[in-house]
Order: sequence, then C-alpha cells, then structure tokens
Amino acid sequence: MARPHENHREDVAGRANVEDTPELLAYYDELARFDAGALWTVANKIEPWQPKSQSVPVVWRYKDLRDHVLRSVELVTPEKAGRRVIYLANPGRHDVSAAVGWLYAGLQVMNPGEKAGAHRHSASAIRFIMEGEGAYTVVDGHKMTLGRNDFVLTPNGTWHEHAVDPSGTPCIWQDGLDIPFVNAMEANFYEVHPQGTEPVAFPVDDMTKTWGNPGLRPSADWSKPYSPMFKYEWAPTYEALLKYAEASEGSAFDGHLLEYVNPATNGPVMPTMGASMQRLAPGQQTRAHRHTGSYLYHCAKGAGFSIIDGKRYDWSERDIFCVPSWTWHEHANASATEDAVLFCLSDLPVMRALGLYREQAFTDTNGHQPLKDKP
Ligand code: 1HN
Repeated sequence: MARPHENHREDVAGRANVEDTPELLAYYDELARFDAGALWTVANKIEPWQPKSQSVPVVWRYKDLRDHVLRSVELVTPEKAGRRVIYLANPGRHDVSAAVGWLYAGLQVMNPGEKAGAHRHSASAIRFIMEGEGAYTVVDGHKMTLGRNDFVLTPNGTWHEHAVDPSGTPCIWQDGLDIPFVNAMEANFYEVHPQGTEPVAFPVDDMTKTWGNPGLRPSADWSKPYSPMFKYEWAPTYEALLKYAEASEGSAFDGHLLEYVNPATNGPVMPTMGASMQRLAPGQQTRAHRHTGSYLYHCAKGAGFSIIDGKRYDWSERDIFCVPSWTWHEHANASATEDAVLFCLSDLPVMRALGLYREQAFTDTNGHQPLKDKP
C-alpha cells in the first residue's frame, strides 16, 4: 500500500513549492509503487537551512541519579547484566538510545570484588571516573588503575574488562560511546572474549608512563588510528589548566580549554570521539556561540550554569549536561572564589575530519543570549 505522501513546501525562491493537484497526487502514488518519489516533495525537509538537532538540552543531576545507580547493585549482577549501567536518555533520541546526537552515555557502578568480563566491539568508548577507590580496567592487556576525574579510552576493537579490588569501595564512572553513530553507519560488531578475560601483558599503567610525559616523545612505534595512551590522569590535566590560565587569557567562548590529544600525532584521541577539559575562572562567564557537533559536559569541579538556547541550566560537581549541534551556549562559573572545571566528550573529530565543522559567534547583547525563561 502506498504511504500517505508528504509535501514540504516553502514559499522562497530556490526552494521546492509545488502545490498538490489530483494529477500530481496520482503521479506520486505511481512512483511509490516502484519505491521511488519526487524530490520536490521532500527536498525542503532533507535539506534544512541549518542543522536541526533532534536532541534537546538536558541536565542529568547526580543528586537525582546517584541513589538509583547504587540501587542497581542490589537489583542485577554484572554477570547477568553484562555491564551494570544506567544510561542517559535524551527525550529527543529515545529511538537510538543517545544522550545527545549520536553519542551514548551512562553511569556504570561496580562493587568491591566484582568483575565485568572482557569483550570488544566496533564502537569506541571512554570512561570518566566519578567516585570510589580500587577500580581498574584492562584494555588489550594494559592494566590501568582508575582515580577520580581520570579519563580512559577503550578504542574500537580493543578487548576491555573492568573490576574493583576486593579492598576497594563502590565505584561509579561515566561511560561514553559512539554506539548510535556506529549503528547509524551500520558497522557495529560485538564479540565476547572466548576466555572471558584478556591476560595482563604489560606493567600497570605502562602507556601513561610511556606516552604521558609532556613535550617528550618516546621512540616507541605506534601506527594505530587511536591514541597509544589509554589513560589521562586528572592531576597533570588540572595542573596544565592552571599553568595555561597563568600564561594566557584563554578563549572568550570557552575559558581555558585543553583538548586531550593522541601524543603520537597531536590529533584527537580517537577518530570518532574527542574530549577536552576546560576551566572557568572564579566569576567568569563566557560569550555565547554555536557550532556543529554534539557535546556532553561533565562538571569535574565547582559549580555554575550554562545558558543553552536561551534557557539557564544550573550544574554542580558530577552533573552531566548536553549541548546539541548548532545550539547557542555559554557557560558561567557561579562562584567568585573557586574555579569550575568541565570535562567535555564530543564527536568533534568526526565534524573536523569530514569537513562538517562550522562555528558562529553570538553578536548581540554583549555576546550573551537573552534568556527565554526565568531559571
Ligand atoms: C560497554 O562495553 C561498556 O565496557 C559499557 O564498560 C557500556 C554500552 C553499550 C555497549 C557496550 C563497558 C556499554 C558497552
């Protein structure tokens, strides 16, 4: 049966604007019988004037979610669940289980003595450690200890498993994956490790010790399309932000922002997802801008608010919020004495590599958006 046909007309020169007639409607029905259609009925829909995100801005507050995340420990085991994760469901992206755009995110919890077995998939993942002691992850035989605000990679195709030492405490971390993107590309494979675990084959934290020395490159070879360093620790990252803030004014739009890079190339850490850490000085409010790409922020330190598409969203440590593609946004540190630090996961490497990155500054009202709503 033919679908009821759509006709997206616009009364603008250069855009499709064909009125329906009985003859044309019959013609569209004929075309549909052969799985074809007239472009002018859908052209305005599939070629929007500018990016139109299906995602909506959301703040996921840790005070709302933490107890629910911990409750999952009583309800399911990692063995049964595979991964014990509460995922972040953007109301505009339920169909693809995304937190924003084509990015998936969730909060994973693990108790002392628990393990989640090894598997691998074409989707790439990151972890951002939120709380707890004694967690570790093993990625392709590289064991890494995990501390607060550490940033960890499990790139496309790498075996990975997680655990918390029996002497540790309940641990929670944020997962971020490009699953919706890889599924949209219809390119996702998934494999469970035949032995259930990949033996540790290197000294603990070897990659960070080898590749994580600023300005110094080891003679080691590396030709894979992702970073040879799978863990970026919080302490040197925060120290780098403080040094950068001493030496430069930073960006009017982003404060002092440092991108995590692949130390072998200075490019993004993985081809599909990148990340940054940015510091807002006490009292700082950035100017508004918008750009393509989907962005998932995680407050690593301090508290503040962001104005996204004219609405104010307050956040504090451990809260996560998203900025959909081509949405006006500005950030503010609410404290006059403490700094605020935001971790940000994004698909910026995809935007850049495919030539899709665009950026625009907000120019009215001193660079700040007018508020549409009271907070
Ligand atoms: C995954 O491999 C992990 O390894 C977490 O911790 C969340 C969500 C979807 C698919 C794979 C993990 C995931 C995932």
